Amino acid sequence: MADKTTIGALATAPAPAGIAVVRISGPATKKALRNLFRGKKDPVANPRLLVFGDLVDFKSGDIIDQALAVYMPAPFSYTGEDVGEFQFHGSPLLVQKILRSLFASGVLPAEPGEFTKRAFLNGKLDLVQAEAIADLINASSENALKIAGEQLEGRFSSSINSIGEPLRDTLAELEASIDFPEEDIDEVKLSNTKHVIAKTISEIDALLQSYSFGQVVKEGFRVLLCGPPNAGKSSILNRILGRERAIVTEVSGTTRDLIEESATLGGYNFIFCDSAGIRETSDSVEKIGIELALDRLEWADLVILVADASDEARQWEHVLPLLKGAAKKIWMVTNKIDLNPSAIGSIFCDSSTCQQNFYISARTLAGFESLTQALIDEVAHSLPSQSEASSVVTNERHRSLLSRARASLQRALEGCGNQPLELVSIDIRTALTSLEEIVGKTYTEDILGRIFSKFCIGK
Ligand SMILES: Nc1nc2c(ncn2[C@@H]2O[C@H](COP(=O)(O)OP(=O)(O)OP(=O)(O)O)[C@@H](O)[C@H]2O)c(=O)[nH]1
Ligand SMILES: [Mg+2]
Repeated sequence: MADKTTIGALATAPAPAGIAVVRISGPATKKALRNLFRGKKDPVANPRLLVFGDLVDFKSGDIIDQALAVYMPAPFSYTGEDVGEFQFHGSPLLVQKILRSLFASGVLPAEPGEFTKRAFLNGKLDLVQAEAIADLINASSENALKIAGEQLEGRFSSSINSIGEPLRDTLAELEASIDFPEEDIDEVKLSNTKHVIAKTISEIDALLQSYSFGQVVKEGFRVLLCGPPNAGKSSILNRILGRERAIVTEVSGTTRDLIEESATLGGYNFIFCDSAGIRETSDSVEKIGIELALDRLEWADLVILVADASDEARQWEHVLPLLKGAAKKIWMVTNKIDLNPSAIGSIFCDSSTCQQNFYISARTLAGFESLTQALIDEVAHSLPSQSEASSVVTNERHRSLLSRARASLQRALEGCGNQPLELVSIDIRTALTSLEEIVGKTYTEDILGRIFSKFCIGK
């Protein structure tokens, strides 16, 4: 599996910074270090020691910058190959010069994620761990960090591996009875097989169920602001974001499009979506906006129905029936209580439809704290505890392989006693292959290409 080529890339962000790091990996790393670096000590002769010196141009020998260099021989490196790194002043121009010099010396530019891909191919990490590295880098909340960290440590992989363990034993038993048909499989063995399959299915189901909060952790808890026109939906969005993202006017029907923005509250990721006010209208553009808003009901983890405390026509009452059934969870937020404080407690949505009622003013900010705190609590409670974090599915690839494994096992279960054992064992084997694909025990170039192309260059 070892790659004969030697690759190099900038490992830090391509912007002015205190330092920049260029990383090299492959069999010609030693040569590259000697070609480009002049220090009092030879980094190659002093593995894992940071050595001070000059980076020089491969062709002219001119000094480009002062630098620290380090050599990490195989197999004790990130990629499992010989790895070298230069740390130098983080100027994009210096980066260009050094990379040009490096590539002129015969090192090839690394593809996105190629260092991590090599680490995977050299058995330094499995596929789940490799994906966790990308998640760790892109994590935008404490919880996302925590789950990516657990996955990187290998706990998710061990849960996947241990789910497959009893199946492997069962498969061996089944195959033995296929090979020696005279030792007919007895009823006890068959019911044991069924038991193992059913248990595995329920374990897979538990993982699949974690995917929805896996998404919440990774992308954010989805909140849709909807309600009649002019209730203050856009004003609330702006207040939550702390900036004027959506246009606010006293004209009913101001917002036409969906306005989606991410925000972090209390360390949790949220995606807020403002939408067009819902009402009967002949305006064709507004109509489209209203359809978009209603289409979004299913998308949302929580729908906030915004009512106007000063609205004598009580327009929210016409919106509420549209939300019922389509929304997973509804909260009613009565806004503009500065205009009508007596709305508190008198305007409300009953608990069979809405989980909670809030009274706020987007003008004075009254009630905002308890609304944002409730949003934070809502996410905090929906998330798994520390001990469960190792078995949260956050990745769509993992989810689809798990459901494929589940489908094969379901077929195997239905086949037990009704189908030839050969067919049952094929289904079990297919399920095992799906599980193995998650951690990368079996993989194709195509799968690797898809996973690593999403990485940044230099990772
Ligand atoms: N007094 C008062 N006025 C508010 C409050 N919140 C919003 N408004 C005003 O109400 C009007 C409508 O606010 P928007 O935020 O545009 O309402 P919207 O629900 O997004 O309206 P559409 O986009 O038309 O559906 C604006 O003039 C706001 O300044 C509030 O809490 N108190
Ligand atoms: Mg609006």
